[in-house]
Amino acid sequence: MRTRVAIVGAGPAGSLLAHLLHGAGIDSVVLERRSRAYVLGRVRAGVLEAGSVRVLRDAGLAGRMDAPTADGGGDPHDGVGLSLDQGHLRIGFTEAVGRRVMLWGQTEVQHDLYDALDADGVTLLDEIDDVELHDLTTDAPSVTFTRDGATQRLDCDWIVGCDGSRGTSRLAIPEDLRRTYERAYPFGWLGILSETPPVDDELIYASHERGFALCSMRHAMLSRYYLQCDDTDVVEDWSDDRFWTELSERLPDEAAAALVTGPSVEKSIAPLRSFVSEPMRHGRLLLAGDAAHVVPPTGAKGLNLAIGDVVLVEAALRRHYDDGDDEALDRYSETALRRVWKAVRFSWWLTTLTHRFPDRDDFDRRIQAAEFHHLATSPHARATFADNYTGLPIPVDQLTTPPEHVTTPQTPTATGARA
Ligand code: RFL
Ligand code: PHB
Repeated sequence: MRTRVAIVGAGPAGSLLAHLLHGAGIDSVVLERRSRAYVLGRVRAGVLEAGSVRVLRDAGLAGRMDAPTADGGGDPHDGVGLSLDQGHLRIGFTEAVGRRVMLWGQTEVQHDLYDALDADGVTLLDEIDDVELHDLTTDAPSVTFTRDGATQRLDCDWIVGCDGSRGTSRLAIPEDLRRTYERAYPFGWLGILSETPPVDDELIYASHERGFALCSMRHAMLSRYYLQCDDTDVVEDWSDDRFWTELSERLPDEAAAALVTGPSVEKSIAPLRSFVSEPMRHGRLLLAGDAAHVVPPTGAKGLNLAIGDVVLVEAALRRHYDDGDDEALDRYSETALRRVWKAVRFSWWLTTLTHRFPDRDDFDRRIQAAEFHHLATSPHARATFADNYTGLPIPVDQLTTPPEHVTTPQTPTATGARA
């Protein structure tokens, strides 16, 4: 089998890339370990940045998202609430930075992407295993994998690793050329979906002595709530009753009074960590999305970073095939990483501001309170929050014109553990 671009992983990064490449007349084959039903059933992200919304619209993927909210379409949000114990503040987006976000679940994005790939006629081979990448530093790389017990080989020009945080693509970069940066947080997020009306029209990020809580939603009768939990907790530790009682404790009184409870229809625990693997290109291998970086969900950045990477990869490959120019491919890793690190910083900062850290003391709580008060009283602080939350630009222009007056820090050699 032969294709121009072999894509490993059919999550949002891999399937969006295949669709964008199809639009550019570049053929690809997507290799996915899981079944279609499994990929379509995963419940994950909920918030799309303004730039991600634009990408989906430009790619013809926004039909259902742009349907009226009352008919099940996406829900544009113009701000979020933050609370610290009983103090509550709202950060408005449009007034601060002139853009907003869209509440539209990753499950829906994935659904639209699989439909689009079907319509495009892109080959997506699912339930494959044992992916191995070969000859990455030659002009003739290939991927081998097993499907239905038989080994197959896919010859290609380029391989894009979109196989998520547990994928193996990044490990194909030799250890002495790869560097990882990691911060594990000493807690997880317990998430539930419940068929109840959301507690508020907007998201609430609540910081409380007992731990963090987040109130989100999918639509008028489907709420998504999260609680900071111990990193050793398992789902069985958390009955629905325990969940609702704990959530009420952590919300400001007014929100707790408005909370409508009901049986959970999904419950899961995710660990929290920040992780970046550099570089994002090695020879004919490019990495995109969670395959190269993971952020704690606090900033709602993971899916959006995956979309940003893929836009850069598609632009760079288009230049290669249309103009025979590889400058953009050569700049891909540094261009993507500059944006990635800003999202890593924001996600780390918001996690630090809103969570309870077991090893921290009253000093840290005072710092959180000062940060919160600064947001409450400074339009500049709120604008910075809104700028990051609604999404920094996807720097396609920087693939060919590096930004002036910006020096990229050299990768330090003495810090950062090797993977
Ligand atoms: P994915 O979605 O993990 O897809 C990777 C795909 O690769 C497949 N795969 C392989 N295929 C072939 N061979 C192998 N060896 C393979 N290994 C893996 C997998 O089966 C899978 O189909 O990565 P991708 O495409 O980079 O997309 C990243 C996003 O899914 C992720 O960043 C977000 O879900 C993170 N995230 C959020 N992001 C946001 O932007 N906004 C949010 O509000 C938000 N909330 C969240 C989140 C993630 C969460 N969890 C579960 C960690 C909330 C939660 C609770
Ligand atoms: C969600 O709705 O799943 C969600 C929203 C905001 C976040 C994380 C997750 O920061």
